[in-house]
Amino acid sequence: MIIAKRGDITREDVDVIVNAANEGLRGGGGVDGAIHRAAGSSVMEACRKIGHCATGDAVITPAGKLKARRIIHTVGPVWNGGKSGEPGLLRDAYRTSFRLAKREGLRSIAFPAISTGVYGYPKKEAAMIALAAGREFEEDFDEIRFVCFSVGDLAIYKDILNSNTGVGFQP
Ligand code: AR6
Repeated sequence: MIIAKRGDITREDVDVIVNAANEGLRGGGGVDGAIHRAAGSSVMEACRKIGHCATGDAVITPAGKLKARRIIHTVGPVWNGGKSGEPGLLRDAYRTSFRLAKREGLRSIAFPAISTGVYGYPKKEAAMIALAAGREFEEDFDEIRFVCFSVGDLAIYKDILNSNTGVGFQP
């Protein structure tokens, strides 16, 4: 089942939440900052030990004080006009996160809108990639949740989910 909802991802009661991290796994602003604040210092310590995550790749840590059991940290691309492979890299960030969760036996997963904050990816194009990846892995999970921080962001996801077209990935 795929659902889109408004909310704060740090509060989601799923097996694993996904963080929109940076390659240095150093923490930062946005959803990354919120997750580390809520999870506590043990998660930052785990990230420090891992040390690096390439754009499009994903790593996994415990979830500290969160309700979720684990955190997958993935790195989406910085938007640079769209001609630098951004769509493929964003798709990779979702796909590698799904594959890692599946390998770890995690059955429910929540994603923020990766790359659409500080990294500047256009929201609708990003949501289409997120939902297309969700469709690819739908059978592997009990629930895939896309957690939008604003009502406007949620409307974008709902529009795509409610139309029969639009979830195809356009490279
Ligand atoms: N729950 C759900 N979504 C949230 C939350 C939250 N608590 N807080 C923000 N968002 P961003 P990026 C949404 O900037 O663009 C960090 O500094 C936000 O509204 O967090 O991938 C990292 O360390 C937006 O829609 O991530 C990296 O350096 C979405 O999350 C860099 O930012 C993603 O915005 C990553 O940039």
